[in-house]
Formats: sequence, structure tokens, C-alpha cells
Amino acid sequence: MQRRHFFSGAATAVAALSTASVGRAALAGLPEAAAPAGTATQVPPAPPTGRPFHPVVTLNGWSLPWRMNGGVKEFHLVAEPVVREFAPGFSVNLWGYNGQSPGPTIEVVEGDRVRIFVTNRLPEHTSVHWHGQRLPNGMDGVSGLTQPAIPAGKTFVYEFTARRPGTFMYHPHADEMVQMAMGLMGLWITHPRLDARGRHPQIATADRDIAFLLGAFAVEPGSRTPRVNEMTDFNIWSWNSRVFPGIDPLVARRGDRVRLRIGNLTMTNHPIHVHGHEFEVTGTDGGTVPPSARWPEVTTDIAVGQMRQIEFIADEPGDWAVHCHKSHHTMGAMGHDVPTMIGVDHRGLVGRIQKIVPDYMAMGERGMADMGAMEMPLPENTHPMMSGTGPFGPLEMGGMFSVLKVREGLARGDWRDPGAYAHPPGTVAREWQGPAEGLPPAAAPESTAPPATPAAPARATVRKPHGAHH
Ligand SMILES: [Cu+2]
Repeated sequence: MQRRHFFSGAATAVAALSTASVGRAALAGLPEAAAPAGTATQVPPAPPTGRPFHPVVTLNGWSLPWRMNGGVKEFHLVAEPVVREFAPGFSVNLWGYNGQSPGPTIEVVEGDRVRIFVTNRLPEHTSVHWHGQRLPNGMDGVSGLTQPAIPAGKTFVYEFTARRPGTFMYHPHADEMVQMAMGLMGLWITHPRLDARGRHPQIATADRDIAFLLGAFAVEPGSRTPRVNEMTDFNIWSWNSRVFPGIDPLVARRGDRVRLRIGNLTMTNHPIHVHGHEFEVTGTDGGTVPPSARWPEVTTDIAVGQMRQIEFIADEPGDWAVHCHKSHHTMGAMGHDVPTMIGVDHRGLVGRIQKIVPDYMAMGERGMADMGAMEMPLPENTHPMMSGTGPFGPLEMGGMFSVLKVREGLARGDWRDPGAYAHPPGTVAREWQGPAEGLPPAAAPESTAPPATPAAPARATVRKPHGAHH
């Protein structure tokens, strides 16, 4: 099977998409199964065939090319093992589609007749469920219930009409626990049919339309394959299987209407928070929210199996954080059973432990922020708990976090990272340099007493009762 490779950036992207030259004999065969190169965001070109639409930009991802065949839009998905780089130095063995996890975004227009060929190159059977869509029951992809599972090595065909506009997801409905824990999923966008003036009564045209899937994986530090039986204790929290600082920034020109489409196929909810702007939820999996039913928000919770489409005018220049508000979810791998050490005095203890464990380090007695700057030895192929550096120092982040970069005068379609924001003079929080009177006295340490005797078991003084996972 020949695989086409793509390049990052609108200018170079995918001119070869057009299938106008494909002959009748070729149309009798399978559409080419395209695959991307790399993990950079690949901005799709204007649609070369089929009805026009404004393409979505899949964060650190790409959209699947198609061919038109007798008025039907044909796609080819290949479910297969992949290696996904979550951030430089940290790659994970996953299952995905067409060389990546998540799979490519499928973009169609309301009313399109769509045919999707699904080839199974996984070691076990699979199926594809088109989450949220109206379609004939036998196209719903629930193996055993509405179709036989697709055996390893076989290709199945799904065909239906995309009946309503919105953001949808696709994922297996066969051995879901394992296959979704391995990252087998993707996004589907059905663009609205527009009137003669190129408008829709309830769906605005976005200047920046960005989509991503939330992800959760359990990857032991130093290992490369997720623990597929995990129910709650995940440690890698991703957007489109990338983790900060490996997630591209969300770039907007000042005044742009920005739309974020965020889907959740993890096992927990994610409150997504945007700094510096209020947004409205303009769509859910159920469709467009009527304008009269929208209200302003700065955080929206995205429950398991849900999609939220949010929109705002990016009118405040700057570098604004966008992140999941569960603070564990903006971190990389960490030991969830590490005892809390705040206020515990390690003095005297560390030297004694180092006689037995030479590289023992004391951690956490003043909080854990030191870890954002610390060069700690980590197992190979591990994403640190906190990483990323900004113009003012370490960001102490590592998972579901990116930066909305709003700038004056960017070109339409310019998605390049504009670098750090240049703050106008006098607009950055600063240290108080005035007289000290009025300041409260410095706090005394909670405990200055060294451990009672050298023979005392150290853990008795520093460990909290232990057992339940949080
Ligand atoms: Cu979260």
C-alpha cells in the first residue's frame, strides 16, 4: 500500500489531494490510505473536491484526504499499531488510524453521502462506531449488536449520509476497554450547509476553528505501552496524544472568532478553562445550541463521551493559558502515592538515608514547585511531572495545557508560533519595592525539632497513613 506523506504548514500542505485524475479502474479499488509525517499541526488546504467548507485545524493532527466517486465522498481508515511521540523524548506504543493516534479528522458537509473503508491491521478484531451521528442502525458499528466485528486483516465498508452538522467522534465498539486505552479514536466534523451568501442562521463562520480530543493513558515511568486494564489511576493527560510542552499553541489574530471543538473519550471529566476571555458553548454532540440558550463561561466541564464546541472573540492580546482545571491533569507522570511532606523537617535525616541510598533526595517540604526546575534523573522515555519554560521561568506543567497566543495583525491562516508576548511597559505583576512597614512578620517554621533519636524509624515521622488511591 502506498502511503502519501504530508508536510506541515498551509503553503506546502497537500496540493496532491485532488483525485481528479483518478481513472474508473482505480475508483473500483480502495481509496489510498494516506498517512501523515510527524506530530506538528497540519493545516488542511481548501477542499479540492466535493462541496466547499472552511476546514478545521486539528491540533497536532491532520485531516484525512478523500476522493469523490460518483458523488460519494470516500475515505480509507486503517486501524493499526502506531508509535506516538507525546513530547520530545517520550514516545508511546498505541493503536491508531493511518499512522497516528488519534486518527485523522474526517471532514464532510451536511448532506454528503459518505463511504468509509476500514482496514483492520490490528492483532484482534475491531469495529468503528460513529459517535453522535444519525445513520442506519447497521452502520452504527457496535460489534455483535449491529454488525459482525471486523476480523484482523479484513476491510469493511460503512456508508451513510451525514445528516446534521456538528462535531462528532469515532472509536471502536469492540474490546473498547483495551482499544480506547490504546488510543484508538478520532474526530469527525460535519460542516453546515450554507446559504447563497455563505452563511448559516445559527452557526457563525469561525476565523480559527480548532479541534482536539482529550486523552488519558496509564504509562509506567520508563515503559512504552499503556496499562490497558487501568480504571482510574492514569498519569498521562493529553490533547490529541500530545502533552505540554509538546502541544502546539492556539494562535489567533486579535479580533478573530475562535472556535474550539473538544471531545472526551477518556474515563473522567475535564473542566476546560480559557484565560482572559469569556466564551459560549455553541454546540454539543446533540447539535447547535440556539443563540438564545447560550451563556458566558470561562470554564466548561466536558463529561465522558461528550463534545463541547466553544466560541469567543480573541480580543485581548497576550499569551493566555488554556488548560484542564483538574490540576493533576496539567502534570506529567508522578508517583501518586508520594506522601505529603509540607512542613516536615528533613534536616539530619537526608544524610543518614544517603548512607544507605546514595542518591536519595529530600522533596516536597516546601511544596513541589522545585520539581519544575529540578534536573532529576528519570527512567528512560518518561515525561517529567512538571516541565516547560516561559519568558519568566518554569511553567510547572506537563499535560493538558496550551497557550492561546492573541496578536495584532497576523495574516489569516498564519498558524506559526509568534513567540512570547511583548508586554506593554508597566503591565506585568512585579515585586513590591516600597517600605516594609505593614508587612506581616515572617512565619516561624512549623517544626524545627530534628527526629527524636537516630534509631527512630524515619518513616514513622514523615509518612501519612497509606492505602487508598486518590
Ligand atoms: Cu482533565
